[in-house]
Amino acid sequence: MKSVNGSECLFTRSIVRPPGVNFSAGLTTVDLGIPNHNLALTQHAAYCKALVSCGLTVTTLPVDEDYPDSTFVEDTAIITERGAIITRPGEGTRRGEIASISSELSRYFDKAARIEGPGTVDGGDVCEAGGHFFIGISDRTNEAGATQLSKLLCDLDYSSEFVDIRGVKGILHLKSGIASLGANRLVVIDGLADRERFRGYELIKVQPSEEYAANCVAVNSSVLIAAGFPVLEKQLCDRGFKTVALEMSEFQKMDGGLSCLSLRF
Ligand code: CIR
Repeated sequence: MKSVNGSECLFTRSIVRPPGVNFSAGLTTVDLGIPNHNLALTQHAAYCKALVSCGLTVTTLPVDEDYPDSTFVEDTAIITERGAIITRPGEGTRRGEIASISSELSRYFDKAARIEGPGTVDGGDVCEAGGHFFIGISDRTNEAGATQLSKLLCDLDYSSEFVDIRGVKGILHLKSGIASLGANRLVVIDGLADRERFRGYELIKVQPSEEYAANCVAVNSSVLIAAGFPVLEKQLCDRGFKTVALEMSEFQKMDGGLSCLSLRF
C-alpha cells in the first residue's frame, strides 16, 4: 500500500481464498438458492483477474474446507497503511479463519494487533474513508469489539466513529450498504443516507432495486462493481470512474459482496 497525495492509497497487494467444495454449507440469510461451486470458482477467478488488471499482486491462500465461509477473507482483518488488526468474527463458526490469515499477514506486518473476546468485529463492518473509519455495530460487530478497534485505530493515528446498522433492513455488514470511493465520495443505500455522520460527503445514492451493488470496491483508478446493476454503474461512469463489472451471483447467495472476497493493501 502506498500513499498518494497524502490521503488516498494505492493498493499493491491482495489476499484471496477460493471457495471450497462445501461453500454452500456457509452462513446465509438470503433465499437465493444453493451456490454452484464451479460457477463460484469461475467468478472468483474473474475477480482475481480484475484485481491484477487494477495493478495488484494476488496471493491465493489454499482452500480451507474446515471453514465454508473462509472465501470471505475481508472479515478476518483490517489492514491500514500503518498496521494490521486481526479481527474476531462475530459468528463462532468463522473464528478459526483468522489463524491462517494472521500467519499470512505476519509476512507483511511485524506485529498485528488483535480484537479480543468478548469483543467481536467482522471486517465487513469497517469502512475507511480517507483516514477516518466508520465502524458498523451490527449482529456481527458488537460494541466491545468496535470500542477495541476504535482504540487500536487511534493508536495508529486514525479517527473513527460508530454507525449502528442494527435495524437497517437487508444489510449484513456496514459495507453491504456503503462504500468509500475516495475524494469524499460515498456510495450509500437509502437506509443509511440520512445519517448525520455522512453529511459533508458527496453521496452517490443507490436505488432500492440495486442495493446489492452498494458493496462496490475502489481499487486504485477503478471501481469493481457487481454486474447487472446498470443504474449505479452509470452513476459511477458519469462521475468519471472506470468501472469493472463482475458476476457475483454465487457469492450473493451466501450473503457475500465484492469487498469481502479480498484483503487489499
Ligand atoms: C457470512 O455470513 O459470514 C458469510 N456467508 C458472508 C460474509 C460476507 N462478508 C462481507 O460482506 N464482508
